[in-house]
Amino acid sequence: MAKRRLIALGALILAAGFVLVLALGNQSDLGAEVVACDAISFNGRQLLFTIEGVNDTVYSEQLASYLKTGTTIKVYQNKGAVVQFDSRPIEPAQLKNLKLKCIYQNEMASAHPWLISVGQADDDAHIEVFVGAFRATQYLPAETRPYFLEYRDGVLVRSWTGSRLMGLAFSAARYIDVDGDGYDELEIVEHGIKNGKRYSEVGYYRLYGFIPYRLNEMGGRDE
Ligand SMILES: [Ca+2]
Ligand SMILES: [Ca+2]
Repeated sequence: MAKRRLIALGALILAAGFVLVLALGNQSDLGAEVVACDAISFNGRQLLFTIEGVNDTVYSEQLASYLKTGTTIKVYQNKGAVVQFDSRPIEPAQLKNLKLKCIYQNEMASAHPWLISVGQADDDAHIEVFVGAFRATQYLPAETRPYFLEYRDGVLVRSWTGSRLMGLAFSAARYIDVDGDGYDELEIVEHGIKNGKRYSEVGYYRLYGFIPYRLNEMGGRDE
């Protein structure tokens, strides 16, 4: 009787161990609250960039809408199989089965980040990272602000963080190879006022040196 109990106990311990191994095998560092995210496969690695943490909800006068902002930019490496995402930008719900290891994080709460997109826009191996921030500048009230960053040697560095591009605000942005030349352009939905009327239009940008230029209407703004 005691022997049978011992065998049953042994089987239970084995089963529990198996479940534990399965759970650890699927372990992901991903935080609970993902505000926005994007991924890129590069040099055989799949990297995921997220904005995480609960910050505040801000109101954009130019967009006449609210934006949910996060606190921290994080970079993960997908340790599991490379995943093809079926939407861009990626919906946070698509991340739940990935095996993600956090390899970098940067607290950016004061910039109120709400949008992130990553791409490869040149021959330089560093990954281009565009972040939609929301803050006031010295001369302008709080609004959506474009941050062109780079993920370089394992850290995020700033390339250009001006107050705005052609429009007064933007509501969406993503890196996409729109002309098929193998390099991503930044596609951005801009909003502004022309001749007293509100407009929205899609612009395509690329950095030349450190300055963004609009490809479909050359001329950046760095005020
Ligand atoms: Ca690059
Ligand atoms: Ca291109």
